[in-house]
Amino acid sequence: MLTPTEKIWHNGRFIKWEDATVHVLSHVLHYGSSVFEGIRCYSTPSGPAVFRLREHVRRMLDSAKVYRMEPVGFTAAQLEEAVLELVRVNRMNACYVRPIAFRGYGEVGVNPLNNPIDVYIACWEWGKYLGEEAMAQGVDVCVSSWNRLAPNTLPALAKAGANYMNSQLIKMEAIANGYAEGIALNTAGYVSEGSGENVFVVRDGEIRTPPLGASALPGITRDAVLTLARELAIPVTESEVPREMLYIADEVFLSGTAAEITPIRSVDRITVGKGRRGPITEKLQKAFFAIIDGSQPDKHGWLSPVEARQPIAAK
Ligand code: PPE
Repeated sequence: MLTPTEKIWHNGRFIKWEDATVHVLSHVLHYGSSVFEGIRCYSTPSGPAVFRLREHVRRMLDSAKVYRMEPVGFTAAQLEEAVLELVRVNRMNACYVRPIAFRGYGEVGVNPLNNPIDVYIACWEWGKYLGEEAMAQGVDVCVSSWNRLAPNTLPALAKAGANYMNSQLIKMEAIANGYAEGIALNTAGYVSEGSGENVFVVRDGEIRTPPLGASALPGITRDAVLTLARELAIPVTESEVPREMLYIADEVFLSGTAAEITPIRSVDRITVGKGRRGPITEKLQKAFFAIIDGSQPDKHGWLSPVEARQPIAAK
């Protein structure tokens, strides 16, 4: 269950958690008209820091643009500052941050253009997405009977609320059949992504992940994994992943803000590799966790410190 924090940011000011409610006739409730983000703030030795804030805010504004939600009313710089301020006012250490922009209360009817755009940012504590044990042991997943969004139906590069009806079908089917997660194919039949994560396969020391044209979200963790892999001199390609490559891979893993880097130990009850976290997955996890826990220098500038920088005292 969600543990409330004190404040939620709404259109430029902080309101109480319990006051962050919407009218039942808000456009978003009926037609799924929202774009949102999921961001993690990590606890580091120098204080809490938000992971890849700039990239998340940029993706949210990109999503808004696709859905003609411009202007959302706030600049990227304002939204970035709002996220940091929110974590600060709630005195959070490690937390998950959820900015959302949606078509609010005004008119009912498919045409969204006459409804105001509301922007909220909330944060709360969120542990490991697929379970604490999953990070070391790996999870059991299935290939979903549901396809991911067709490219000319719902645009996959936008992180829109409506996309998650498809994600829910994938997730519920997986759970109903005893799996932790479902991986969906795109409408061309190639691997796309999980209900809330990107997918990677490793074979003979090479990493492969579906390209963005495979109806997958341009994951920010995906990008971090690609960057870290290149630094570790592990060959990576973004290219089509046929379903059966999941079965014969040496390693398969998921990436996402919530899931971080989660190994997969079986797909459709077929054991992947040795049936536990593989060495390349572990290497990438280590490199990733070393950055977010602050034990390695943040050389990519991925962490935004939450604490207001102390002004340098005049002598
Ligand atoms: N694909 C989908 C469909 C997706 O929802 C996510 C994030 C990703 C890939 C990975 O993207 P990124 O977080 O930028 O690396 N899913 C978010 C929502 C999870 C939820 O249950 O809500 C997340 O991980 O925050």
